[in-house]
Amino acid sequence: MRIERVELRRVRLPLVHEFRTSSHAKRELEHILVTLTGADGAVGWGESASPSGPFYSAETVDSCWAVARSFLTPIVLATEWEHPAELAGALARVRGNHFARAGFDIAAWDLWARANGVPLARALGGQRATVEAGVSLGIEPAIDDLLTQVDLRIAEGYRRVKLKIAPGWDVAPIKAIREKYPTFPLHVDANGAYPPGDTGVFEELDDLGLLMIEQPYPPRALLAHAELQQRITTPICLDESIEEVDDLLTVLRLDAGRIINIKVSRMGGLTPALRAHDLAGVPVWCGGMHEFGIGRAANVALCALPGFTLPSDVSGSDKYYARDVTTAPIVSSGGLVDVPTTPGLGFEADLEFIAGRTTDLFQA
Ligand code: OSB
Ligand code: MG
Repeated sequence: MRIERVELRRVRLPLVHEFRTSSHAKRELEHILVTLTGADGAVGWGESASPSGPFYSAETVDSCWAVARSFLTPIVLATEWEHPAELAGALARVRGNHFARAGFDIAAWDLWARANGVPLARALGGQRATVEAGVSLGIEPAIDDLLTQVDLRIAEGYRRVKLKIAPGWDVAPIKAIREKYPTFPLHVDANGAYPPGDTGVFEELDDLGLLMIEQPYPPRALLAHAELQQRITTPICLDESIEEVDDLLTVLRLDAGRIINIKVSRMGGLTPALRAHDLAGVPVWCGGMHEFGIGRAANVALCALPGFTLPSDVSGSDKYYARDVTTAPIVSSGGLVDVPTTPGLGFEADLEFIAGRTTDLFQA
């Protein structure tokens, strides 16, 4: 297969509810939609879901845009491939820049699955018909606001609730939620906001029956995570620490984490996410980056793989967007999201809506 045409679109969508983490607050998101057109005119869609600023990883929308135009597009146009993993291998000549690469890799998988007439989940090797959905809740102005959000999402049927924590917003809000919901599956995510070696908060949280504690320390602090895991029984889950499949192997060898958050965006696409799933050997779940419908559909497809045994951050589009970029939104019902059975991503891009939300277009 050869790609004859690449299009990149910067697309903005407002969030229905402000999302705050330890490092930033967001009301609107801008992601890059990637389309790859084959010789027969068939089109595959992908999404680079980088945050705007370099606070989650080093990437930004601007860095993705620059790397996609100057380095990834020329590689895609020059590479002859039979399977998406071959294109991903060529793109991996670019170091890092995983969010940028993910947009191209997803588009290649969509195109390839459509060409073969199979749903993306089946193309990846997944068999599940539905996947369990969890939600991620940001830091709220007050504990009552957080309780309102938790009540709403549990009433909607979500199977697990993840709560963002940061210094000053940790033990008290989590205890309040735990008192109201003594057994509901809860976990916390610190996005690396605590200094390595700072164990006190996590020792207190260790008594609250959490499913896991996600990314307590900064990404490269693997030894600090390993030392913390020795002191607490709640499994540590690593997110930002695992950019490469090799990071996963290091984490497991060090016992720096016992659960893995696999993110298509963070790892550079479905190809590395699939390898991470195959190699993990510990419980995994699929994390999200507030993806629009294209990236969200890729996440749903990945979750159909057998190793995704924990509920994932694959909430319905409506949790984030009043209107999504696909003609039909992704829906969570009773905490389950259906895995599409039509070829490719299983969702169609809403071209007219996307055109109205596009702030920049690149074609090659
Ligand atoms: O750490 O999982 C994270 C969003 C932006 C940056 C980092 C994270 C998140 C989320 C969102 O938690 C989860 C989702 O997409 O539903
Ligand atoms: Mg996280």
